[in-house]
Amino acid sequence: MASPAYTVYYWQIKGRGEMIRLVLEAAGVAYENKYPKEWATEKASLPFGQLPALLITDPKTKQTTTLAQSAAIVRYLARKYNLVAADPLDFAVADSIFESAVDATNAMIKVVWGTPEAEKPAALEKFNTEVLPSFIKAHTAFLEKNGNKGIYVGNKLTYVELTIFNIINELNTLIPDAITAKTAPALWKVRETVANHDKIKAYLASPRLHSK
Ligand SMILES: N[C@@H](CCC(=O)N[C@@H](CS)C(=O)NCC(=O)O)C(=O)O
Repeated sequence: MASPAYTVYYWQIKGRGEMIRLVLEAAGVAYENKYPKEWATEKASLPFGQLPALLITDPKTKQTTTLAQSAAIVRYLARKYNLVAADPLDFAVADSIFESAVDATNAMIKVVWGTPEAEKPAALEKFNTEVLPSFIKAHTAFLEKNGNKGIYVGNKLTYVELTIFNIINELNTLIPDAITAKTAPALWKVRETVANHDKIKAYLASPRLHSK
């Protein structure tokens, strides 16, 4: 059966679109990118007036479904392309870890995009001393419990590690050396595991990767 045609609809940045691209890349599934041109008009056409969205075109009927909400998109693709744990409880535990990464992403976005310039240093300091340490502590506990192998649950790389890879990169952009082999070795191992995945390695070296 032919695969649907996928279009990742988001701005020309990594942002919330990147975890979707990473899942598609790890699955070895082709996709295109679409960037908004006239946002006010395009916003009105989206299910929740926001991006990212995944446009899924059925190869037979040519009908396109617009799927919104980045976490729902990631879970849909991960389930479809077997980048999830097989056992339902393993899936749920891994998904709780994923949701904590979504929380940290939202906190980061709030600091960068949702804070007046004058208040940014204080917001960043709060993120650095409160959100970041508790993120590292919780994630390290899960990783150590699983034998510190760069994988959260069992032995299989899933959408969770792909998402964490992305958030580590974003955290390090926001706060230099937030997560390194020294400051958070268990998390760093996740980053290394994903960076060494054959398909992700190829993606990172490809022109498909967005520069920021
Ligand atoms: N919960 C949504 C949040 C989406 C969201 O906040 N999108 C922002 C960009 S990252 C957006 O579309 N902003 C433009 C707007 O709201 O007009 C998701 O995870 O997809």
